[in-house]
Amino acid sequence: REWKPIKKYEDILFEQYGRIAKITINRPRVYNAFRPQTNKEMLDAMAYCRNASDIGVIILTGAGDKAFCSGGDQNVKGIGGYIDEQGVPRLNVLDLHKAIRSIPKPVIAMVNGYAIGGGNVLNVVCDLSIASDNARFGQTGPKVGSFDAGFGSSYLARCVGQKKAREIWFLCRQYTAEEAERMGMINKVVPLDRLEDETVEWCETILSRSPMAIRMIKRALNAELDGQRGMMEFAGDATLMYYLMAEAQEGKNAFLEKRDPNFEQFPKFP
Ligand code: 2NE
Repeated sequence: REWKPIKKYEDILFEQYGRIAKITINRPRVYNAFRPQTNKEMLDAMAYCRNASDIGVIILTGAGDKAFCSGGDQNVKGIGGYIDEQGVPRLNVLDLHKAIRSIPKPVIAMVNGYAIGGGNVLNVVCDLSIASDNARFGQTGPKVGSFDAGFGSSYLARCVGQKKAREIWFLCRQYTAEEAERMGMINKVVPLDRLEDETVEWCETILSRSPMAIRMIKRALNAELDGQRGMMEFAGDATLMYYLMAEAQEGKNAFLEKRDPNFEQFPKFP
């Protein structure tokens, strides 16, 4: 399978195969821990994916066979956040969480090893997760001086239940891929040498489905947890669909033609 580079970055690889985009955190020396620059690049790649009409699904993964992502890079953790190249403390991985929730296309975590700390939060925030059998999952925040009280807690609890979410965060243990699958933290486990094939097969199945139906289902499943912001994104897509209707065109045309609109001509549904 030939992945074509889309754009060159420092910390990530960004490639495309057919209508699938792949974002790979490429910092294997630190088990694909992210620094502010890494998140900035992933956000840029996500913005590209959102606008690209030839991309329908996005894979998020890590380089090598040891780690998907080990969370925030502890080497650059300073006072107030992870220190960027200008010396500013940041927690911009939260912007990436929002981008993954908000992009109207499925994002699949292809978990090729450790998904620890903020790395597991990334796994959790993705729409679907497929893991290799060597993957290990867990939170470490209360052990290393951090926590994620956002999607890393609330959405994790929606996935695995309140008791299990509290166990994961309070004890900071590691879980095998089989355990993660059993508790609903991931969708499927496969041998490492099958990981990409399996993930691409899932992507291709999704790509054969109706993009608008997938988009609305993602929005609806998000809205349940995301409150007013989730409703706003769902409502935005309802408006998009309304704008596709002749009824909405009639309103605009009547305004431009300085006449009263004739909405009577359109069918009414029970
Ligand atoms: C991932 C894990 C369990 C792997 O353990 P092991 O024993 O297989 O490998 P090792 O030797 O610990 O790690 C390999 C190399 O990667 C570096 C290590 O320092 C080591 O480098 P050398 O000593 O060989 O030079 N490395 C691994 N994780 C790193 C990290 N996060 N930052 C910088 N370097 C890292 C084990 O390595 C582990 O437990 N890693 C730490 C996981 C962790 O605590 N992450 C931060 C959680 S907080 C967070 O991510 C966060 C949040 O909670 C909320 C918001 C935003 C972020």
